Amino acid sequence: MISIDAFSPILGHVFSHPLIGSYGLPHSDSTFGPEVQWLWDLWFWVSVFFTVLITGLAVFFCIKYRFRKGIREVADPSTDHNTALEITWSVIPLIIMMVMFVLGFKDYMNMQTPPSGCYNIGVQAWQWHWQFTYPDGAATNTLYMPVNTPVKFSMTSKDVLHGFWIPQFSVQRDVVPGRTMTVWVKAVHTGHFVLQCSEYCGDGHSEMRANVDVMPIPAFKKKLAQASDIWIHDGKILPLSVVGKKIAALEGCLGCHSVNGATGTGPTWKDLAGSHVKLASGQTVVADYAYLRQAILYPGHKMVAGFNNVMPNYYTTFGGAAHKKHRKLDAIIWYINTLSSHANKASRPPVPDYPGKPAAPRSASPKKIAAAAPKLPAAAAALALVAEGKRFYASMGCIGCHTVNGSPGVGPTWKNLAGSHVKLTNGKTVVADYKYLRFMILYPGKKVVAGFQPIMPSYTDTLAGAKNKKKLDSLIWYINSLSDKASASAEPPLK
Ligand code: HEC
Ligand code: HEC
Ligand SMILES: [Cu+2]
Repeated sequence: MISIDAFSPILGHVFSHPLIGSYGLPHSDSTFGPEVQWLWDLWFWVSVFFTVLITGLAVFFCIKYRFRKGIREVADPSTDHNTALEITWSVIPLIIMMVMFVLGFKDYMNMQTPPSGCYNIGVQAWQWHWQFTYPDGAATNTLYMPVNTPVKFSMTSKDVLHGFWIPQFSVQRDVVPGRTMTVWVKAVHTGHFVLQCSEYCGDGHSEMRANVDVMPIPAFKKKLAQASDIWIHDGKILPLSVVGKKIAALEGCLGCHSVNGATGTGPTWKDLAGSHVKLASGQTVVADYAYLRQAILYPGHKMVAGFNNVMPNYYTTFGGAAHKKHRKLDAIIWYINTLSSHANKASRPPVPDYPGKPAAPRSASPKKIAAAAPKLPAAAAALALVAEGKRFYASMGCIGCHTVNGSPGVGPTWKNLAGSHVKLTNGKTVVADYKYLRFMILYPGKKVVAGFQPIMPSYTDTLAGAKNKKKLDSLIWYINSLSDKASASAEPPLK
């Protein structure tokens, strides 16, 4: 029996002939090139063959059996059935389809299944931006790849469906929110290529491109070493505002926020810090440090008048307890301050722009940093509560029944719970605001979420009463931090 693998190089060779080869496909610079190309060509010529055959026959019969005076003016009664003919024209296409299926499926599985020893790159897609992360922690907007090395991509989307597509590598895979999609590719030439989102994902879809740089391995390693430390350049600690500018590019903020006064999908950052901002609620607030922090950590909480609630959630980038993340947030707020002529003491982060002393921010002990930290503004206090709530979530055992990533559990997931609409077993739909969340935690079984059993244990002795309020609130802060729908009414009040 002739295997497909023995077969494809022969056909590949035939189809690579310049008179026949690859209509409409770009030249391919990955190892998938040949297999994709000869398949494409095979189906192209199968289609040409049948198009010519069928239209040719149709035209031929039109002429041959056209109406002529005196010759068979009345049509013969048509035969209603010809078994041999019908079997033939069913079985032949079936065989062709099966061949198409087997060959296509084989290549599909090949792209789906990374060989062992792949280099791993994480891909995050969101409106309208790509970010790549490498095993050593570096993150970039340009996709850097080592040449002649199989690279496995683990891809997630923060919002809607996107598509990871590098036409010149003959590779495409959808990036589906809520799932980790994988694909791999081995580039065979160094050079510059383009990655493009292949799923229509909103206003900025056509801008959702990234450069792809395939490099020799030593150059690749050097590039990563540079990219992995955003805080330092040539051995010197960078001012936070400079780091902030890098982060703004890296995180895609600049796709929606201009720095020159132009209105984009989001408000411009020019002259924002320290200015008066009109909110959709009709209030006017001052864009001080606490406001800017909150605008970044909890987009949609306080909507700026005239804009839509489309800013992605950056909580995982800037929020949480990690010191480095706080530092990143401060860096970006420093950058926003440098863009404003209204910037003042209240709008600047409480840490100096120039670190001054050579102690690298990463090497200082967390205790020292905490001791040196100025009084936390409101948003930072909320952050501390979120971190506390996360600890209670584990230590009190909520973790056993409630997932935080959207996957099903014994109880409803906490992902996107705060601020959402919840259907109860009594047929009512309620909004998961602060009052509701409190009630559900303090009185399990009184109201029951549709589709679940009333088996949640009672936590009255550990969570009820004034002395436990902070504990309960921190859990609710944590639930809030997990939701894209969270709004002020879902948050515990901060006094
Ligand atoms: C998809 C577009 C988009 C992206 C990406 C985006 N934002 Fe926004 N941003 C908005 C919109 C729209 C608003 C106004 C509505 C609101 O307040 O949520 C906004 C509001 C803000 C505000 C308040 C502005 C004001 O005038 O009061 C700040 C600060 C901010 N964003 C910072 C950031 C930072 C930092 C990043 C990147 C880490 C970022 N944004 C990424 C769309 C975006
Ligand atoms: C033994 C499993 C179990 C444990 C442990 C548990 N829960 Fe639940 N929880 C459930 C179930 C089942 C539901 C849905 C049925 C209901 O509403 O009573 C639920 C519902 C909820 C809801 C409402 C969810 C919604 O979608 O509206 C909240 C909030 C909640 N739990 C918080 C907590 C907190 C906080 C803890 C830890 C202190 C906790 N749960 C521990 C099983 C559990
Ligand atoms: Cu997209």
